[in-house]
Amino acid sequence: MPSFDTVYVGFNAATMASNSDYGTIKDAAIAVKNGHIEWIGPACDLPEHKATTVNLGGGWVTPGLVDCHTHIVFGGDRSSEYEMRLQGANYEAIAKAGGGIVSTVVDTRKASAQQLLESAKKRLHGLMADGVTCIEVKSGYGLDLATETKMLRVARTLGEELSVTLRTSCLAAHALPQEYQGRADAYIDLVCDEIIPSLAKAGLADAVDGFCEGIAFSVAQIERVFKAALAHNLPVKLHAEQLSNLGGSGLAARYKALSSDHLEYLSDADAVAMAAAGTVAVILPGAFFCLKETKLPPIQRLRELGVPMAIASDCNPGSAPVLSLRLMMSMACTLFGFTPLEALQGVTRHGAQALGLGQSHGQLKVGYAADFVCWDIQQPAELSYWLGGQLVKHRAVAGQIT
Ligand code: DI6
Ligand code: FE
Repeated sequence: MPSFDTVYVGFNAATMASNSDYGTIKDAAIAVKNGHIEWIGPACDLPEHKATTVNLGGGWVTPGLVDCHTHIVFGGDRSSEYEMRLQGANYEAIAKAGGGIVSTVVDTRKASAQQLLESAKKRLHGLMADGVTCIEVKSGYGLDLATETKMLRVARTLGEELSVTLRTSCLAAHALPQEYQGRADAYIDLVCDEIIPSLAKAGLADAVDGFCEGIAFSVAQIERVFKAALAHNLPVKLHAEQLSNLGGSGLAARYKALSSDHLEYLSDADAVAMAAAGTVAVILPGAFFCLKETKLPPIQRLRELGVPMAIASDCNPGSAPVLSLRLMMSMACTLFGFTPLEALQGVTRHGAQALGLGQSHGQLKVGYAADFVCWDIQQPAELSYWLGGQLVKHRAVAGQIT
C-alpha cells in the first residue's frame, strides 16, 4: 500500500503538464508526500491508502500561480506621480526630472528593514489571495550595497514568514543613483566589483537582472553586469525593449538568460535569438496599461517561434502598482491576444521556467511541489475572464492548505 501524507479529492484538475492543453483530469485526486505530488490521476484510479482524505468540495485545481517578475519591496509610494501622468506628464520625463525610480530609491534607503517588510507583506498577501504560491522579488531601489542587501534580506524574510516559494534577483543595474550622475560606467564598476560579489557570497541573490533602456543602462553596460553574474554562477534576466529597442533581448539570448521581460519594442532578429536560446518572454500587461503604451509586444511572432510566454505583475510603485496576477491574465488576453490557455500557461509552467523552476513548479505532476489552488469556477477560462472577485477557495503550498 502506498504511503501518502494527505489525499485531496473533489475537483477537476488543470494540470498544465501538457504543452498544448490544460492537461485536464475530471474528478481528480492528488496524493501528497513530503510536500510533493506523489500520485495524481482520476479519483477512481486512486490506489488504496490510509492517509487523511480532504474533499475540496468542487471547482478546479490548477498549479499555484507563479509571479515571475515583481518589485514588491520598496519604500514610499508614487501615487503623486500617477496623478501627474494622468495630467499628461510622461514616465520618461518624470524619471529624467529626478522622479521615477530614483525617488523610490530615496524612500527605500530611508526605510528600516522592518518598515520594508511590513509594507511588502501587505502586497504579497494581496497577490497570494488571488492565487500566487511562487514569486520572484527584485532589489533595485537601493543602488548601493547596504540598501540592495537590506532589500534582499527583507525578500528572504518574506519567503520564510509567508507560505510562498520565493526567488530573489539582484537588480542593482536598475537606474543610475544620484551620486553617480554622469558616471554610469563607474556605477557599473560598483555593481560588478562589489554589489554582485557581496550578494552572491551572502546567498541573497538567485539571479541577476538589469534595465536596458535609454533612461537606464546600455547593452555594453548590461553585458558587463551579465559577465559578473556568470562569474558568480548566477543566471541572468533582463528588462528590455520596454520603451525603445536597444537590442537588450539579443544580449540576453547570447547569455542564455532565463527571461527577457517587457518586449514591446522587440525586434524580429532578437525574437529569433530568444527562441534559439530558450529564453522565456515575460509579458507585463500592467506596465503597458499603466503607461498607456500603444506599441504591442509581438505576441503572434513569439507564438510562431515557440518562445514560451510568461505573464507577471511587475508589481512596482511606478509603472505597475499591480496586486492581482489574474487581472494580468485578463489584460494579456484582451490587450495582447493571448488565449485563456496561454494566459494560464503564462502564470504556471512558463512562469516557473522563467525562474529556472520548470522541473519543480508550475505543473501538477508526480515529483513536483504540491503547490496548488482550488478555484470556484466551472471552466479554466474563467481565470482570465473575471476581473476581480474572490475565486480562490483553497490554496496549498507544499501540500498544506494555508
Ligand atoms: N521597468 C519597470 O516596469 C519597472 N522597472 C523597470 O525597469 C518600473 C520601476 C519603477 O518605475 O519604479
Ligand atoms: Fe520590472
